[in-house]
Amino acid sequence: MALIKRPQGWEIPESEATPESTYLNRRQVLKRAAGLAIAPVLASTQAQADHSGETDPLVTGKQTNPPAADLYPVLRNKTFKLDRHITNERVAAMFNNFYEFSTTSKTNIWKLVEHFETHPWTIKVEGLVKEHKTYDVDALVRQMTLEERLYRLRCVEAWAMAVPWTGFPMKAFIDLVQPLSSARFVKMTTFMDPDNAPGQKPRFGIFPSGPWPYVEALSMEEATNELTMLVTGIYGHPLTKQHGDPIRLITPWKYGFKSIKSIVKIEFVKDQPATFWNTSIPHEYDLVANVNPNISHRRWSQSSEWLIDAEKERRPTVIYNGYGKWVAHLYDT
Ligand SMILES: Nc1nc2c(c(=O)[nH]1)N[C@H]1C(S)=C(S)[C@@H](COP(=O)(O)O)O[C@H]1N2
Ligand SMILES: [Mo]
Repeated sequence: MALIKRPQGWEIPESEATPESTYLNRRQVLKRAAGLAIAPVLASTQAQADHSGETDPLVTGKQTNPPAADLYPVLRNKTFKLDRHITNERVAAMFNNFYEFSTTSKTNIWKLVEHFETHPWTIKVEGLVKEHKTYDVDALVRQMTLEERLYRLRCVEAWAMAVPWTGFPMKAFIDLVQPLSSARFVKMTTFMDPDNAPGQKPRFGIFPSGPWPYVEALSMEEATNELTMLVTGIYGHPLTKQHGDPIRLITPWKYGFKSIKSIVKIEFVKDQPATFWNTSIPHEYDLVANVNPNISHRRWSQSSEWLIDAEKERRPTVIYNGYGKWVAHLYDT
């Protein structure tokens, strides 16, 4: 027994995240998306009619009762411009990181989420805050002013996309719940449900004793920055499950792993929280995780990135993912 080498948790994501296997995943997704990409302007209603629930990622990912669905689409905030095309919606819907559902594949998350129930959904607000309270997401979405923003998203694995998100600034939520002045960090937590999210099962998980549930954190300055959004929609409709339905974070100047999906708890705390990736592999994933071409990942360069729906469009990585105007002052020493 003692002689059998048990694979360490991080060996699986390593093999998946190397440039070689990322390339394989990219080939797979492009192959699958090829048929759809031929007619990029196909109206989404027609596309849905052309696909059964099993083969259409927008159908498998659709929530049964999306909160405030009648509000979508909402007005776009034109402040935020892209330097590239908007990613093909189905390619984005078929290429996801969502370790709760699979720790080995990005290209089948859209199938694995099909029977996951995301309604009703509540968010607990706790810690250093005026009142500990549970918010129902349906009511919350109606209470906040929704806007659409086009943002780039850059994963630490060097792939990138550009997506129209709908949601509200996290600052608006923070103003609503009123943290105490002693709060220095916002800690966010994803659901824990190993029966329905097989990636969380110790047997299958990459983290045998795992730090589940997924946790992320921002400083109060980062959380109240104009760019930071709580997102409830994508591509002009309610969020789909593979993208973190019914509510997720988006911090476009940071690597994608900071943008925690399917949030169930938001806590205001004094000390720096332990987070999922920073706890699992601290020498590779730091807490701040700002996009930076000059700081290589331990296993690959971060100097360029590839677009998930246009593999030839490899681009140089831009510091803060191009959002320095909004956030550089937070980090200048
Ligand atoms: N709860 C949770 N949130 C998560 C992840 C995850 O595995 N679990 N993956 C992160 C990573 S690594 C990335 S790149 C983005 C991907 O978002 P997308 O699938 O909507 O493109 O979600 C982030 N949020
Ligand atoms: Mo990522």
